[in-house]
Amino acid sequence: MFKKILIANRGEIALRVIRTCREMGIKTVAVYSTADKESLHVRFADEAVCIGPPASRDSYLNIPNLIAAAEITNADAIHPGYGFLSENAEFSRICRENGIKFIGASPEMINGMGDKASAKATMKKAGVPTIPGSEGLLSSMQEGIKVAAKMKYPVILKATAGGGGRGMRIIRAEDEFEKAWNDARTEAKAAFGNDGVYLEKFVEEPRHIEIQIVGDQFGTVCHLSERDCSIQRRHQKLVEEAPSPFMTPELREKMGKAAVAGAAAISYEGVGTIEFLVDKNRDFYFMEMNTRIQVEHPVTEEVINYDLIKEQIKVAAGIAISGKNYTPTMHAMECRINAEDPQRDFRPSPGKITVLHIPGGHGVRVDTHVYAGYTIPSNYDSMIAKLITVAQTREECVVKMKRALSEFVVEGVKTTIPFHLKLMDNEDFKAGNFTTKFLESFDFSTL
Ligand code: MV4
Repeated sequence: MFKKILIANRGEIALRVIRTCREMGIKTVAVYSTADKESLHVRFADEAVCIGPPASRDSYLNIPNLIAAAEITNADAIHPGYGFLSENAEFSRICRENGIKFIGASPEMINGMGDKASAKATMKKAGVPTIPGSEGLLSSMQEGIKVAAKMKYPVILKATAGGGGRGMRIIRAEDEFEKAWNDARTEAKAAFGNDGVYLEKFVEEPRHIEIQIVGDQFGTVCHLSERDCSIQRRHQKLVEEAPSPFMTPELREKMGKAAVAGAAAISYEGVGTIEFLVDKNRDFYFMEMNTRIQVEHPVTEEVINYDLIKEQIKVAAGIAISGKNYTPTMHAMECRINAEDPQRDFRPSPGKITVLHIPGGHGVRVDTHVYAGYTIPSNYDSMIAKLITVAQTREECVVKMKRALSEFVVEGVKTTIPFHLKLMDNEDFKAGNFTTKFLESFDFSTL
């Protein structure tokens, strides 16, 4: 087992990893930018190293400084958390070259899954259902128009280097093709330095359901059931839950099998997520694979009583997994509490938290790095807490969430709490009746 893990991240996920390390008897090294000097991850770790100024590119994304911090503290592994360098193939490779275990995917795996067109081809070959579309990248606009005419509109153009919806355009008729083609490629080139695009049939009003998987170094892969992440706004998830209210035992069996087959085909090692679009007929299609621990991992942990960070560290250290698939016995939901003003287009609201009360009680978990008097820096993402509730049924889970949200007091900055409170009263939401379009028609003006 590792003796010392450096956490190349900040905020709640850095604390989350430190907590499991402490339980496992593993020493921890925090790294921090000068903006995070007063952060809890710095205080809770066994050691802390300053890695640079506030800007992410100079600190949490600064590979030489991170490697130097690992060298001077004698860390034998690096946990990258999510975001930052968690899916950076170069960082994974440099860790390997320096004899430091990267607790995440190999550079080959990151590159293979990071290119969406090649990830899709790999999954298709493994027997995972994929959305009908072009065979890989389009070589010209004329080819795209031909493919679209054959599969009929609406279609969607996607950047192969894409993510977060960037470089993506829905096309409803042939006369929109040229503009969409130019816009998608320009956006993709600017964002990723890669203007490769491919085409798919557009799935109307899908649900976003993802399967958590884990694979070990011996080729065993199992799934830990699903999370429903359909409640998103502009590709930012706001609420996630497990199980999906749309799930059936038959669908879970099929999606779990497909996810395991896909991950096994690439000999996936570590924890990962296979994202699917699920249409109204419960047909499901591979969308993307994430090769990191995700923000929303706690809902899975709560419904199957399983420490995903512990498992991630164990498989990285070469310990075999049981190989058993999991079916949830509980219901869990996560509300992302962001320092943003939901009535002003979710505009970031950094600043000092003057008053803070964190909810608690039965079935309530709060993963956070903030405290009363803490100043939220403007340099990083605005998530300040994840409020997770767990209960025997979805109805009880929502009731508990309302209760916990109503106890949550954050003064000094605007937060997404009022939005979540209104959502928990929404009849369609309460009925589990929603798709990825749900928040497009949500009224954020009265919260
Ligand atoms: C789609 C789609 C409909 N049809 N692909 C959004 C981000 C990227 N990962 C893929 N996305 C989508 N791909 C086809 N063929 C709809 C979306 C989509 C979406 C997916 C999941 C969650 C929220 C979404 C919001 C808008 C569009």
